[in-house]
Amino acid sequence: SRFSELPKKVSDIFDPQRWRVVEGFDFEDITYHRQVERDAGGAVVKDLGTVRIAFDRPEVRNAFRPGTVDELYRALDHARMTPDVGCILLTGNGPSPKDGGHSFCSGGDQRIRGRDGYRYADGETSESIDPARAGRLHILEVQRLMRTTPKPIIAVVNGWAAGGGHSLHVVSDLTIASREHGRFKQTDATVGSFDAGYGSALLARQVGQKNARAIFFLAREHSAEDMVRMGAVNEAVDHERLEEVALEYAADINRQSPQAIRMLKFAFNLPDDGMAGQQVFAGEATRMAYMTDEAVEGRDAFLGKRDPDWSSFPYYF
Ligand code: S0N
Repeated sequence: SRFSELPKKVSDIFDPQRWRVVEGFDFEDITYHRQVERDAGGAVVKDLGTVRIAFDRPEVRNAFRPGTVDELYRALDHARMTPDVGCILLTGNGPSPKDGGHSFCSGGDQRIRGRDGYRYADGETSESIDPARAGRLHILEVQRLMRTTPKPIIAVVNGWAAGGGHSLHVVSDLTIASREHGRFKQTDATVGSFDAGYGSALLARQVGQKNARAIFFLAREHSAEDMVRMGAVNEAVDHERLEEVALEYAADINRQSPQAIRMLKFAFNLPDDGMAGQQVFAGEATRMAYMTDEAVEGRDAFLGKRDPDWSSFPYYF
């Protein structure tokens, strides 16, 4: 098949046998792969239900610039819209060719941070930049997409999760982390930035108010095991087994009813997401109601220019 060529090995724990590149994109700052099954000759036999989206700037600890965030949004949205994908892994490639450092993501690229937001690309100035794109803190758009995507997202923390990268793990549905290299540090306040939305409020839900305040106010380093104890990480895993374990998690998720998983994700979000969370949950409920004979009767009565007949639909079960 056209997917039989093995993809490039993008990280120390990436097994090219398990993946193919998702076609149709020309990403510079991220990689996007789909899990596959191959036969003994290496030919792809079938696509499996998990994708892997990874930051690919290991030389800067996988910091994101606006272009990275745009790419991340596009890959996530594609995964959201792909009907036979049930689970998304978010991780970082590496280690760094410069010094061997491992990273999940170190947040916004500080080298291109201007007074009015992040510059779109290296070398741009406030005169040359497209004003419509200049001042956007659009990682928050990615956070909202992660939250409303009707599929679990697993943060696979292979190294540093710092600043805005820390927040991305917080927003993910599950987190598993490398025991050896997974390191967590909320550096927002150190660089004069603050995720006053999900990155802090949702973290407090996960680890409690005192722990969340300490994580932000003290900006200390925490191990994967510290984070498991605090409740922000599901499991600390031997580094070389990290992606394998992530795929085991994903396979378990993909064995469940897609509708049930969707409703559960939105139900877990609802209390923290207020009316926006209610809207997402209610949208799914409405979609399901459209499948009932009762809703079909309402539609048919309207189209037939007659009064609806609700007599076969009880008020109470
Ligand atoms: C991750 C840290 C702790 C790793 O330390 P370590 O292992 O000692 O490595 P370093 O030598 O420090 O780093 C290696 C090379 O990588 C560069 N680098 C690392 N992180 C960044 C970065 N974020 N931006 C640019 N470069 C980075 C280093 O400079 C070094 O380069 P060389 O080899 O050339 O010297 C440590 O690196 C660290 O603390 N990094 C900074 C973490 C940080 O403060 N990030 C920004 C925090 N703020 C945000 O992310 C805000 C963004 C955001 O999510 C947000 C949220 C809400 C509202 C708005 C926004 C928004 O978009 O702004």
